[in-house]
Amino acid sequence: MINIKEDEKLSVLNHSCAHLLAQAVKHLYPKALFWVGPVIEDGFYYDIDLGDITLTDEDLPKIEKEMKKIAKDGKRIVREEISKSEALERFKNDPYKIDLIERMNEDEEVISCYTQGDFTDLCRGPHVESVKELKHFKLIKSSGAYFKGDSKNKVLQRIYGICFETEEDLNKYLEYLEECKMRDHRKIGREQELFMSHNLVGSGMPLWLPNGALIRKQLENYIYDKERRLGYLHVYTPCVGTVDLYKTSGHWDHYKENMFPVMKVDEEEFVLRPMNCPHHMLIYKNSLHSYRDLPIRIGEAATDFRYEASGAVKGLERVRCMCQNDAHLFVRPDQIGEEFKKVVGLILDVYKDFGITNYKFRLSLRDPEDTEKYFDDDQMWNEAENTLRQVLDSMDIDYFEAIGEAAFYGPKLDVEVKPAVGPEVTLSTCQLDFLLPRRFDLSYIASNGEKQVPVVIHRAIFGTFDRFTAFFIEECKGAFPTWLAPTQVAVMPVSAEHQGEYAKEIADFLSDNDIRVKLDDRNEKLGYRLREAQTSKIPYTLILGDNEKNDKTISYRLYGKKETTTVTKEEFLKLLKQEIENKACNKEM
Ligand code: TSB
Ligand code: ZN
Repeated sequence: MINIKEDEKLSVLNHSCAHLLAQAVKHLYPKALFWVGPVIEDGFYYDIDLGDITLTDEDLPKIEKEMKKIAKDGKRIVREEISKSEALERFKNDPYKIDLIERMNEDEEVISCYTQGDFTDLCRGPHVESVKELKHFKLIKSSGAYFKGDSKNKVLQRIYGICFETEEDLNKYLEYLEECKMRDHRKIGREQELFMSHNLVGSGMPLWLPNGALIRKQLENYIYDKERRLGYLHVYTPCVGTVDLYKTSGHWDHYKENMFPVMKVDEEEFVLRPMNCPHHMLIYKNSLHSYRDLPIRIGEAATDFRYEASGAVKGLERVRCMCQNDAHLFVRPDQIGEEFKKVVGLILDVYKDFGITNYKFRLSLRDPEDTEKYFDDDQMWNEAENTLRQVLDSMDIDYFEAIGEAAFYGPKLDVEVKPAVGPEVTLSTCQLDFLLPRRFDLSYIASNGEKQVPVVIHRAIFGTFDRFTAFFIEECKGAFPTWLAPTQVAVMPVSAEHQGEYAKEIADFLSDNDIRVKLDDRNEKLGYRLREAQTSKIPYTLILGDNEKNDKTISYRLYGKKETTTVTKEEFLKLLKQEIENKACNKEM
């Protein structure tokens, strides 16, 4: 999608449109006062003080209409440069503008105003020549925003809008917005009862409802099986640790701002864990290891808590309580390349299963200047970073490098996935770590009988089940492939009276064979029940009439299709089992 801020022409157009918005608001709400109205990636907004009035999205068409009227009137937009004292005098009744002017230094910057008809705003500019040029705009939404972004301050009304040069561009953007709305995992999550949140539990703390939990369980089983086949050993560990644990790992010094505050219990100080590495290190340390035992791969579907700013929290995508598909691989230095390669191979394998094709590998390196975040061992960093480069090159994988994005314990490979709509998300990660094994004093006995320190690879293939589920809901628009769908088959007699018993028999048969079935024998018209199954995006619907009952067959219809196919129940089960076994993904996505 276009970034308005980076397009000079569109940026000016949108900035002028923000002024047009303010002017229209002033006409409709004469007491309105204006704070700032910047251009953003997707358009502009203006923060407005409307006193006791709270705007809703329903008020936007009225404001838009006034904007159109002013634009049609076609006043010129005139720039004027004034001194600080003049500015203070001119805006003396406007505390917001006075706040801005007082922070300006007239020796360093020119103070300028822009006037269009009866409206003047303090502004750096530039602007278009006349409001006539503002033709193809739309107000998108209104919301509250704290003055200066501080929750102690008053809430202002923020109105978002966007302006384009042509009607066609505007329509294209509005279609895109519609598509975003349709795919939004929060909307689908509500409709399909996948997850919820509640202010009594807290923001960023999702509650997975039965349907969502079912999907998550499938994902957990799926990755667990793959990992087990690759020699991972799975564990369970508590989601708290003592402050000392995180002091030992270094998270206390380097990651504290992302952690929940300390809880004191008796004489111990606990934190909710933000990462699972320290727990897995202690499990490794619990027994002696020889060089022949390595690699040791410790995996866990592990719950973590991180402080995320309240404005950043979003559905399941960015949460404060998350479950990582985590593992820590304890390897000898000579095994790093091979083991790293296997992780990348697993990422590619999983992405193939889920039909994920649009992604980029980001090699996150340290910033050598940042000696506070990154431990000081040039040789170690260079070696680690080069190993990662070599592996990627040997696998013919394209990647880009990001300086300063490494974890405090080592360089990492992150995978940025481009969703069907919206910005990229980081799902998988694979991180090299020479530091934590030392801090935990880990060792193995080398072939010469000496104690050696292992290297640790931290990796999460899904990232978190939360973020992955959010991503996948949006990819498949809630039409889950059969193996993930909470309900796999809806069974419907044409009439409950005539084929009700037969329908129950078929539903029981499927259910006894581990298929997730919903029998819909309500006394509603077939058309109505069929539509409902479509809305719920159930992959298969069985329609059972007299023919099916007499012939001992079933007729099935696939989600999104009109045609029906008639087979025996055994044939249908076989087909279903095969599809589930193959973890086939819908190609509708
Ligand atoms: C891989 N110690 C490593 C682990 O061993 C670790 O914690 N890495 S991480 O910090 O990069 O987190 C792993 C993954 O969690 C990220 O790649 C990202 O996909 C996911 N993630 C991070 N923060 C959030 C969040 N707030 N909400 C949902 N998922 C998140
Ligand atoms: Zn880790």
